[in-house]
Amino acid sequence: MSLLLYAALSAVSWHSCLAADPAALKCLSLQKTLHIENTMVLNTEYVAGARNVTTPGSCQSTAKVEGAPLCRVQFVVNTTSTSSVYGEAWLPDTWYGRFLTTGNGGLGGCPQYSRLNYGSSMHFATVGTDNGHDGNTGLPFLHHPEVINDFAFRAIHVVTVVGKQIVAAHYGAPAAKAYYLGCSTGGRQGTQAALRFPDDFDGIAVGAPATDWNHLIGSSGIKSHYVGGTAPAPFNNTSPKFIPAALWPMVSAEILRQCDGKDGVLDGIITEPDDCAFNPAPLACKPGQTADCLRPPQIQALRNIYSPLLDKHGKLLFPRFTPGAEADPKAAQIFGGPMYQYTADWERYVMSNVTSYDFTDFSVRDIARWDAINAGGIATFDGDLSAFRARGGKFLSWHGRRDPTQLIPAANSKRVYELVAQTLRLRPHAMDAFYRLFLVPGMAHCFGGVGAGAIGQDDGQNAVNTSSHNVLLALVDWVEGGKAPSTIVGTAEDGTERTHCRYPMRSVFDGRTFVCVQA
Ligand SMILES: *[C@@H]1O[C@H](CO)[C@@H](O)[C@H](O)[C@H]1NC(C)=O
Ligand SMILES: *[C@@H]1O[C@H](CO)[C@@H](O)[C@H](O)[C@H]1NC(C)=O
Ligand SMILES: *[C@@H]1O[C@H](CO)[C@@H](O)[C@H](O)[C@H]1NC(C)=O
Ligand SMILES: *[C@@H]1O[C@H](CO)[C@@H](O)[C@H](O)[C@H]1NC(C)=O
Ligand SMILES: *[C@@H]1O[C@H](CO)[C@@H](O)[C@H](O)[C@H]1NC(C)=O
Ligand SMILES: [Ca+2]
Repeated sequence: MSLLLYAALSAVSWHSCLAADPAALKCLSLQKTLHIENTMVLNTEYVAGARNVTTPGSCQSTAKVEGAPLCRVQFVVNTTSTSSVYGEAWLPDTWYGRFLTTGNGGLGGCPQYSRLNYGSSMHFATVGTDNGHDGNTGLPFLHHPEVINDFAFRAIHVVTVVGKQIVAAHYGAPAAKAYYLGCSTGGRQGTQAALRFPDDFDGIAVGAPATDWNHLIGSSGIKSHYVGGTAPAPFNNTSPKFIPAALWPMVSAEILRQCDGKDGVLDGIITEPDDCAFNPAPLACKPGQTADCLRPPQIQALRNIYSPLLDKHGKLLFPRFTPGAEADPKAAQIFGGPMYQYTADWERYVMSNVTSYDFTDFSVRDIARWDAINAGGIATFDGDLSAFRARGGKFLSWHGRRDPTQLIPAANSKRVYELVAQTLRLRPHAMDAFYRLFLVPGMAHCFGGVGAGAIGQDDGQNAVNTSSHNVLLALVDWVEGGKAPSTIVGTAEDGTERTHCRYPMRSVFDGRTFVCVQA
C-alpha cells in the first residue's frame, strides 16, 4: 500500500473529531505520543458511537464499528527495508484487560474487519493486519521474498508486539492476557504463532487452519486438474473430465443417498464424512442415456477427487475432498473450470517468479518441488508445540465437516492433531490439557453451511453469548479460569442447537439426540 494513501488518510481524520471528551482526546493524542520502533502511526480516530469507518487498501472501502466507543489506531510497521505491514488497533473504552490479534484469509492482504468488530464488541483491545500486502492475490509476492515472509510468519507477530505496546500506552497498563482468533489462512497464522512465537499468546483459537500449506494448495490445484483445469481464469474448460455446475447437485444427492443415514439421521448432514466411501458408479450414463448422467472420464474425475492424494511411494500427501462439501457454492472455486486461483498464484508468483505458467502437467512432482522451496517456512506442519505447551498456552481449534473452500478438509485438522500428539508423545487426555479440536458437522468453511455452525467464531456467529456456545469465551474461561471446554454447542440458522465433540470423541445419535462418545 502506498505511503501517499496513508498520508492523505491521516490528514483527513485527525481533524474530523473535535470532541472534548477525555477519552477522545486521549485517543487523538496517541498520534503524537506513541513512539514505537520501526512504526509510524498513520492516524488515530475516536469512534464515539456505532458507525462505519473508511478503510484503506483495495479490499473494501468501509467497515462497521459496533464496539464503540473506541479508539482506532492505524499504523504501519517496517519489517525490512523492502517490506512493511499495515495494522489497526481497535481499543474499546469498555475494556476487560484482554488483547486479541485477528488473522487473515486466503492470500491474505485484507485486514479482517469483521473480526476487529467482533473482538472489540467483546471488549478485547483488538488488532488486525493486511499481512504485509494489499488485496487477496499473490501478485505482490512476485520477486518479493520479504513480502512472502510477512505473509508466512512475520506479520501477525509484528502487529502483536506493536499492538501490545499501543494497548499499554492507551490504557496505561498492559493487557493481562493475550489471545488470537483466526480462520483458514488465519488458522494457519495462529498455528504458526504457537510454533514460532510461543510467548505471543496465552490462548489461540483457530478455525479450518490452512496448515500443511504446500500440500494443501498443491493438492487443490491437482483437484482442479482432475476436472481438466489447466490454466487460471479466464479459461474455457472443454475437457471431457469437466463436470458442469448443473450436474453437481446430482453428485451431492447421490452422496447423501449413500452416506447421510450412516449417522442414524436423514438430515442432509454427514456427521462423519471420513467414513463415507462414496461410489460414483450409479451416476454413470446407461446405454443410450445422454442427459443427467456422467461419462467415464467424469466418473474417473469423481473417483480421483474423493480419494486421498498420495506421493509416488504411496504416502499420504493430503486428504481427499470431503464428501458432501461439493454442495457448498464455494466448491466451484476448485471445480468450476479454471485452475484454482491460489494454486495458480502460488506457483506463478512465489514458486516460479513468473507471470504466466502452463499448468497442463501440474502433478505431485510439483508439490515435491514446493516442499523443497517451502517459501517463508509457510508449510506450518510441525507437531512441536512444546514451548507453547510449556508456557501454559491453550490451543482451541474447530473445523467444519462440510468445508470446501481452499479444499481444507476437516480430515487435515485430525492429521495435525495426530502430528502434535505423536511429536509430543501425548495421549488424548494429555492433549486435552492444552490442545482441543472440535469438529462441526455440516459447517462450511469457517462458518455457514448446514447445521449448527454459529459457535462465536466471528461477527454474526455469536447466537448464544456464553462460553458453552462461544469458542472465544470458552478459550478465555480455559486460560483465565482453568475451565477447559468439554464440548461446544453450536446454533443453526433456525435456532436449533447441536453439541459438537472434541476429537477423538465421536458424535453419535443415541435415538434422541447427538452425544459425544469415546472413539
Ligand atoms: C519505513 O521505511 C520507509 C521506506 O524505507 C521510510 O521512509 C520510513 O521512514 C520508515 N519508517 C520508520 C518508522 O522507520
Ligand atoms: C457499513 O459497512 C458494512 C460492512 O462493512 C456494509 O455492509 C454496510 O453497507 C455499511 N453501511 C453503510 C451505511 O455504509
Ligand atoms: C458477550 O459476552 C462478553 C463476555 O461476557 C461481553 O463482553 C459482551 O459484551 C457480550 N456481548 C453481547 C453482544 O452481549
Ligand atoms: C524469486 O525472486 C526473488 C527475487 O528476485 C528471489 O529472491 C527468490 O529466490 C526467487 N524465488 C524462487 C523460488 O526462485
Ligand atoms: C467455450 O468453448 C466452446 C467450444 O469452443 C464454445 O462453444 C463456447 O462458446 C465457449 N464458451 C465461452 C464462455 O467462451
Ligand atoms: Ca445425517
